[in-house]
Amino acid sequence: MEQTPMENQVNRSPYGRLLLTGAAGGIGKAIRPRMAEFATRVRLSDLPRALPDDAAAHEEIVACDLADRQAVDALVAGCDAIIHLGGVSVERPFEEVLEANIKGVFNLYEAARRHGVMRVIFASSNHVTGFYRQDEKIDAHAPKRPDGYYGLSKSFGEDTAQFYFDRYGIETVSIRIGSVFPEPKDRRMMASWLSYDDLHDLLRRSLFTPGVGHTIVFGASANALTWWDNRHAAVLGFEPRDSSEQFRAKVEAAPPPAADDPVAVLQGGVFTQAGPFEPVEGNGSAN
Ligand code: NAI
Ligand code: 15L
Repeated sequence: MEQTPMENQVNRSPYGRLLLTGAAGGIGKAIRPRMAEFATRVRLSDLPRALPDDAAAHEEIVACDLADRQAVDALVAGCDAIIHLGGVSVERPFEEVLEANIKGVFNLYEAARRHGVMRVIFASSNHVTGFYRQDEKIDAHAPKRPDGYYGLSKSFGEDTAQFYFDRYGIETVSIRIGSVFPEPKDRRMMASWLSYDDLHDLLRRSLFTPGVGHTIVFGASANALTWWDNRHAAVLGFEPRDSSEQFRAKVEAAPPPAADDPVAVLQGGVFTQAGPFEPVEGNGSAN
């Protein structure tokens, strides 16, 4: 098949060893079988309780709590690139987000610096900009408007990626993922849905496109309605092919939310209303 000029810029030679954190999560499980295309060896990691024990010949399975700096250092040693999916993936009390996402992303970049890993794909989130309205269209230069502690942690992750590029030259693509599920679950996800095939294409471009510096890209399929403009991620040449339209009838069979419900008004949907989480007396944490 003939390649477009942008395709030609993608260096297709696979990495030696690719680290996939969060490998036991929803996205991790779905993309695991596709990782062999990206690297000769794939190191899968997650919390011990979540990890699979069925490594294929090209896989290694390493349990690691991202909040443990020494463990993350050992996890990253010997890797050539990282897809960082691991962490708390919904709105939770700050203490939980702090450990897994904020300390976790710091530990990961420190280890990348120490071990010379020069390419990271960071699973950021649309919740970095969740307080924009659904009738607004934004690009990656729009000021961040995180919609909770989770969104704040992803915002910190993006800033960490920028710092490690400016200071140490480690390149990152921060993918502000919309909603990656087999199909959109509600009307909001008609705009935010990203198919597994489009995610796979975006990961390939993020891993192999030269000169990305720190690029922020919104991860959504070619849905009829979009809130996001990827003009500042043109270097990736990402052109999604799937669309949520095929699921419209099914999604719209459910009754619509009230017109003033945040799920119908704000890009972040229910995340904009989660919390607050009250402190538990005596131990300084929250529930
Ligand atoms: P998930 O919650 O299914 O998977 C996250 C994985 O991280 C879990 O297997 C969990 O055990 C692991 N994890 C949590 N704390 C950890 C720690 N302290 N140390 C090591 N591992 C830890 O989430 P999902 O849906 O697979 O998402 C993957 C990534 O993509 C997450 O970072 C999430 O924030 C991000 N994302 C996902 C979206 C989606 O639509 N699924 C949308 C936007 C962002
Ligand atoms: C996210 O960041 C979450 O990880 C995921 O569970 C979804 O809720 C998604 O955003 C979304 O906004 O639909």
